[in-house]
Amino acid sequence: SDLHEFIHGLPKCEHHVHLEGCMSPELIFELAQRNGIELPAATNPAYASIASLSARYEHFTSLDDFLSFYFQGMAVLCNKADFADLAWWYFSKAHADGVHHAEVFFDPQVHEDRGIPYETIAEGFSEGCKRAERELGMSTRLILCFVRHLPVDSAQKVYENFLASGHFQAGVVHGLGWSSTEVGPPKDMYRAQYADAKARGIPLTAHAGEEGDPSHISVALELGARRIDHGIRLIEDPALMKRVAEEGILLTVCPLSNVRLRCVKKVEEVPIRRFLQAGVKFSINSDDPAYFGGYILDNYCAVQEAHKLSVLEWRIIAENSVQESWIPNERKAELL
Ligand code: ES4
Ligand code: ZN
Repeated sequence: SDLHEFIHGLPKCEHHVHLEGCMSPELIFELAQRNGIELPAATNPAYASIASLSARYEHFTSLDDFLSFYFQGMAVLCNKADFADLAWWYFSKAHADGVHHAEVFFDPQVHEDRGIPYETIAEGFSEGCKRAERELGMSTRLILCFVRHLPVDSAQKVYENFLASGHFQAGVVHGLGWSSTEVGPPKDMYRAQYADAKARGIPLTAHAGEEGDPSHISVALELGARRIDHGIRLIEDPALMKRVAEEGILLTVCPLSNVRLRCVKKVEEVPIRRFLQAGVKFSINSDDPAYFGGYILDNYCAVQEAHKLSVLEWRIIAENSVQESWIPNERKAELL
């Protein structure tokens, strides 16, 4: 329809995509071979072939079920060039979808756990970012994510490597987030790291209210997050929702992810209209596009199919995603 043309042409900003979530089954098999890494086909038959792995991605039962594949998939990344190529692949695809600015997550703890140095990871991904800025005219931001399924000590170690690298001052890494298993580990497990980062003026975000109840969102805000990744369960706490709207906190919503991980049955259940009505700012994002069946434009189109938004509503969404991007006003003016 005409509106799909219009949606394709909207200047998009992506705020919620994990670079490791851009590893397609094809790339996993290719890098496993190139880097001499054995995929666990003996214990998990899904790894028998590209086709069986792709088919398995259509039947995730929960966030943790997905995460086991996500962490296995990223274990084939070894060299700086692997990280740089993966980031470049994502930016090329996003650019084709009409993304002008992208803020992308990466999970150094998981790679460090298997012996890859922090510098290889961050500098490899950063190389991909710089290439997208040079060759595609995009603006990019790298956000380092702590992962909640590993001990807080390992996050502290990565945090110290990050501080020692000078990457924040150099603009290589722009902010911090947390992700992975939501329900189970202490809600405030990064209290110390977030307090320290906040004092240094490092922008903070956090995955919360995806599988977990709204108290995960309020704890994230208490610890200094100024953005919430997912946050769809915010609608269960009207008082908190009012506060999020008043404070202009952005939710980075990922509709196809929510369906694949069974947080909702269908995109119709993602509370897009409730957020619009309550004046809650949100952006629409792809999360782990290689695992969830679509990049950002697929997510925009799925929202349109399910919610039939007006041109005016789409303009509000696009404008909020520019305004709440972590970029200077001059760059916002270029994007609007
Ligand atoms: C994630 Cl969908 C999702 N939720 C939490 N953590 C994640 N890491 C990568 N994708
Ligand atoms: Zn995510």
